[in-house]
Amino acid sequence: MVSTEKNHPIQVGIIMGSDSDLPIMEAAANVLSAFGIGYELTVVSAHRTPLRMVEYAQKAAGRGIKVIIAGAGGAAHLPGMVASLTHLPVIGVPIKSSNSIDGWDSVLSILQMPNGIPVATVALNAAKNAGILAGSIIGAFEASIGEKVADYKSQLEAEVLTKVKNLQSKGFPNEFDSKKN
Ligand code: RP5
Repeated sequence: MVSTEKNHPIQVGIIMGSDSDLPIMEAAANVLSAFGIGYELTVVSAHRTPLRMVEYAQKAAGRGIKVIIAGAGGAAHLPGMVASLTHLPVIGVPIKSSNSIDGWDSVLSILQMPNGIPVATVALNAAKNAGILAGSIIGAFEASIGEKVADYKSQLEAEVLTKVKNLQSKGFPNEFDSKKN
């Protein structure tokens, strides 16, 4: 297992069904790095390494992990099975992998959990949002992380307001904003 945040304790476990999921799941790791949250990242397959999955999920809380981000494609049972084995919050990332029908297989496998075992499912391939959500969860208890998530959202707001101004400067009518000025 690898942690790229050597100065921060590992609080998020990023796991995925295969290394072929890495190009998508890296976005979660990048967000966590930006927030200064320590993470580890590895492959855990529900179907090909079921005993590793059980061990990972059962030991995660005791190892100091606070949130698990689990990505998988196709018959994507990893997030749900991990959620059944730990009390930690599990964020599921449905991945449109090469053997996926059209992505709906991954989405529904992760989303349609039975009562009692929730998985916080993000959009298809939305590993970045999974990282942000993990930051929000940890930020609810750690003010410095919460501030970083808030700053990130303020930055998004500023970007959109710049786009509003750009459209106004191109002459598109915008009574809503014009009346404010
Ligand atoms: C799933 O099967 C993995 O999460 C991956 O999305 C997909 C394909 O895996 P590989 O055949 O590339 O190992 O379990």
